[in-house]
Amino acid sequence: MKKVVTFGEILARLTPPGFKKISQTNQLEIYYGGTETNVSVSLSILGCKAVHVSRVSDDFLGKAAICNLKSNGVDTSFVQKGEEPLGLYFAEPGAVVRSGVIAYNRNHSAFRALKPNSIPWVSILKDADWFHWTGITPAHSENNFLALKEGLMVAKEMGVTVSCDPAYRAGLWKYGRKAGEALKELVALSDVFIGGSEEFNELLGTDFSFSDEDFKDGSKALMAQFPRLKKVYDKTRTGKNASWHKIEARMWNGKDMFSCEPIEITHIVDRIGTGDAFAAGAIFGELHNFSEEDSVAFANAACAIKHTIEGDANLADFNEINQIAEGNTSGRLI
Ligand code: KDG
Repeated sequence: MKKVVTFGEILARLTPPGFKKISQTNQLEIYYGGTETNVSVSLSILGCKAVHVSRVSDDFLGKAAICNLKSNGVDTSFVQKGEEPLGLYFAEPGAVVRSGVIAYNRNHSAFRALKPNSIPWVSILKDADWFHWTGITPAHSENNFLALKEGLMVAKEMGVTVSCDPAYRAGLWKYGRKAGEALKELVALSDVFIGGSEEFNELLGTDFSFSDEDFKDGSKALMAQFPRLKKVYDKTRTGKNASWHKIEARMWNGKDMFSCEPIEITHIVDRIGTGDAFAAGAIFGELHNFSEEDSVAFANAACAIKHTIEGDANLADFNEINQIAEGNTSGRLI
């Protein structure tokens, strides 16, 4: 069983039922998310040993969040507890034309207060096959940036493969470090890049578009600047410049570009966490030595199926994803 370690905030999401606006309802449903948490849950359901490192409130909310992860098979032994509150967010999921509305309440969360030197990275990573991080974590606070960097340095010493989703969110970087500079330090410690033109542009100071040509040029420029990178996956075709109904992906392996047939979604239930579902699918493909074509198709199918599942994490198992991927893959994957 492959062991994957993730590090990031666990957030509780409060969301109205259906596609209601908060102003229309007196009911809120609770889901647990956070971008790296979602990757961890999905990989656990796919059959990996998923260890999520985080810090939650030492109260009934923190307990409920841990229970939720445990019920999905995630190892929470390295989730710390603190007196600060659990990070929350309110989301009104949008159907198609309306993308939805999100308000965060995480500025003073237990995760932001996590101290560097408080995580036993050596014991966590000693038998790990993979470490995944996203650009959300270093965006929160100097403490979170430093704690992540420590983990990446230990992963480097131990030869653990690292993937990154730089997930550039301009509005998050408020504590002083410049996003581009901070992300550069961390991407330099990574092997697989999961991101697209927005991330290329932030890291390289360029103006790449979503076209295939720009994806190839952007990937080449990234690999030239960050020689440790071996693969670049692009999930941004699910982003704002793409059709929300047509889920497409591509990957660059340093020589060639691989893409797959788009998957059409007729009814979108929840778009939150679709990128994380993609990342988990790509990591799973890489860990199980899928061919390039199969890995892109599997990640794309994982992303597509998440659009049909309520909540932040992709709860679909291997067979469900594979059934969708099959039309696009070379056959039996594992
Ligand atoms: O990718 C989905 C996540 O963004 C969501 O689960 C929580 O907004 C979130 C975050 O910043 O982690």
